[in-house]
Amino acid sequence: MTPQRAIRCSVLRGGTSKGLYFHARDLPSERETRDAVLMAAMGAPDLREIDGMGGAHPLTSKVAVVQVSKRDDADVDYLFLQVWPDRPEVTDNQNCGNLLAGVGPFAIEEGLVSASHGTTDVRIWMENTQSLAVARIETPAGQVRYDGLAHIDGVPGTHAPIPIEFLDVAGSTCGALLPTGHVDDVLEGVHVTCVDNGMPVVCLRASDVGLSGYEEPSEIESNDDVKAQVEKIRLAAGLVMNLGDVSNATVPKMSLLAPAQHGGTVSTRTFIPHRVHEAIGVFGAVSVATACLLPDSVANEIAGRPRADGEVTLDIEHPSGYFSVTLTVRSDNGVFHVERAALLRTARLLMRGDVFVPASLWEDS
Ligand code: NQM
Repeated sequence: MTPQRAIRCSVLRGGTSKGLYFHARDLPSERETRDAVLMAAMGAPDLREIDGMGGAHPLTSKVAVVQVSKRDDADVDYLFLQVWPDRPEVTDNQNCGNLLAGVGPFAIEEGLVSASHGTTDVRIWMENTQSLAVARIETPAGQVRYDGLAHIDGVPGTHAPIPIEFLDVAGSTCGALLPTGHVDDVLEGVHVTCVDNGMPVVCLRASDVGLSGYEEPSEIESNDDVKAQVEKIRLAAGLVMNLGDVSNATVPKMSLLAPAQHGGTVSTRTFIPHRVHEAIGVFGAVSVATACLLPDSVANEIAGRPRADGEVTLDIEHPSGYFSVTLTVRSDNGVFHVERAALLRTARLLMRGDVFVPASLWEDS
């Protein structure tokens, strides 16, 4: 008989993603063993993730590892890990603002943060990008409240609002808000804007790759020519965005832009980086919104050059609705700074218990 090992775990929907949330102390400290355990927990690699908890899509094959922070300015540390459904790999090379939405509720439910009566601000150190977020969780009577009236596109129904703020995420992966030093570069013959305001993103006109930009994600995913052209631009972008060879990396994301169709700022179809998002990632939306404000960028032109000073709210349209991002921006002698980004997510605890993996993967030393 092959015994199984039980590992304490919660499942939460965070924003428009879903994942397994663990205490750091409940996972192996050695990286290779940890990754093997997480792949087994998810049932990866396997396109259906049939032998595990994964949802057979990158957006539902995600992990949050949480622990009490040693930092004075944070309550908890959050490490995001992407478990690939299609290859034996677990990567920490990007952050995830959607799973981030579940970190506050998880931390309170698990006793890592004590709740106030009313609302509780959870200060979260995001290990992947070495930056800070503050999430406000509704905690009437000192308990996490999940029901409420907030709706986010991409999730049915309404839930308790979780406003999240970021103070300084510019350049957190690539070293600069504009990693190439320009607002407009030509890569593989296509004008692009490479930006990193929490997520490395390459913005380009959908029409430059032969699309309207309003196609369904499945239609774009079945267009091999477009996928090949976008991937070529992405590989070239990696080299000039200080990311190196990105053939096996989840970044940069590729956001194909078109004029807004529903009164928003701009319309997006975003490769993350090989599947096309049914919505858009949190930091993906923050980065696209930022690009829309950068004078003379590809995004700025398509968005109709929105006002770029003080507090500005931009509605980023995506395949299942729109994502509102509020940016506080300041321009010093022509140099553009984003001082703060704010947005709304919701989250819900779905399950708490033990996930089982073959014990042979993790022998205690
Ligand atoms: O950009 C998808 C998601 C994400 C990541 C992705 C995310 C973000 O929708 O912050 O949330 O782009 O990989 O969860």
